[in-house]
Amino acid sequence: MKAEIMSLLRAKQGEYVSGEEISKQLNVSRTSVWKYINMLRSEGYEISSVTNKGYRLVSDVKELNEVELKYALKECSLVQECFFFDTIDSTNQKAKSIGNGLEFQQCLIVSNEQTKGRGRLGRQWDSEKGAGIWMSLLLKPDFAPDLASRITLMAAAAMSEAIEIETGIETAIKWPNDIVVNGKKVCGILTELNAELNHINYLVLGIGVNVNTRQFDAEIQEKATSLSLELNNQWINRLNIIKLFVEKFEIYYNQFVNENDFRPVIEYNRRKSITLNKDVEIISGNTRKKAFALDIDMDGNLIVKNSDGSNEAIYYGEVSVRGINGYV
Ligand code: BT5
Repeated sequence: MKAEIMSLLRAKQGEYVSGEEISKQLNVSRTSVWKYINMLRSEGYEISSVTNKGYRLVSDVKELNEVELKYALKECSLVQECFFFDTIDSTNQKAKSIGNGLEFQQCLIVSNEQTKGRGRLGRQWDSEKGAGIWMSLLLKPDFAPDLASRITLMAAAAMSEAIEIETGIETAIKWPNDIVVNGKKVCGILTELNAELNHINYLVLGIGVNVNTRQFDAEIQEKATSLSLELNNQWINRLNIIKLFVEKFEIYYNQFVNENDFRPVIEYNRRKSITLNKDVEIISGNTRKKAFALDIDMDGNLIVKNSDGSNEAIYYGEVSVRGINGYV
């Protein structure tokens, strides 16, 4: 309701809109309108009220909060609902609990902070309050489960583009799930699946981006960076990046689902890849082997040349791929 009230106030561009008009248009009582207006004020919007005239938006908030998120994505058909939390254990966890319900809509879950953010294979993901984008997209894709890893590559391309448009920073993609700036990780992606043999019940696409982080924990400071750190501590708007990401992702998703066209995603990943044409180490469970990264094939697999000269397709989810001399 707050988002709808903001839409009405914004549409008036600084003019008054009466309480009665708001209550009629949104089908709520005038007392409720007054309550919602007060909630919006407590979130930082300056809204003046004058008897007999109504309410007027004096100054706007453009940073990430529930109202802004809903407003920014109101035209998006992929995301039918948005949830915003100030703190949560993990947005992926929340998405899964929604997906486990009987009926659910495709939705985006964003939190200002995660207390138990997770990476792949149960690793920890540091998610400091207010410093990053910690979000999960809950999807019901109508394709076979073995194609699910493509979502990770779509997300990497869409987020890389979103970051570049918003900040001008040049990004690279470390196959399959990291976005890297100047050799350090700025974004990680965790795709999780709940499926039968040939049917996806739901898919959770989790994305973490270090946006305004100033300092990292000692264990990761050598290999992690934030967009702000890369721009001399300039403050960066998280909401704009989320909006750009969703727009780009939706295009890639629809191209694939409706036209079976995955080529644009692969081409983008190839162009931005920091993995290709490098000696890499492939880590699978306790085994490690050295290989040379040749290509990303049309299914999104990494094609490597093994030391015995044979070529092999590495499928997402089986392995970690590291540069021989460190993280990239
Ligand atoms: C990933 O795993 O990169 C996937 C991260 C996904 C996080 C998002 S946030 C929203 C959603 N909800 C969740 O609970 N998760 C998703 P992986 O490739 O396994 O990398 C994890 C490793 O990255 C850790 O072991 C650390 O070494 C490092 N790391 C942890 N936090 C980091 C951070 N904030 N920035 C850069 N590196 C980090």
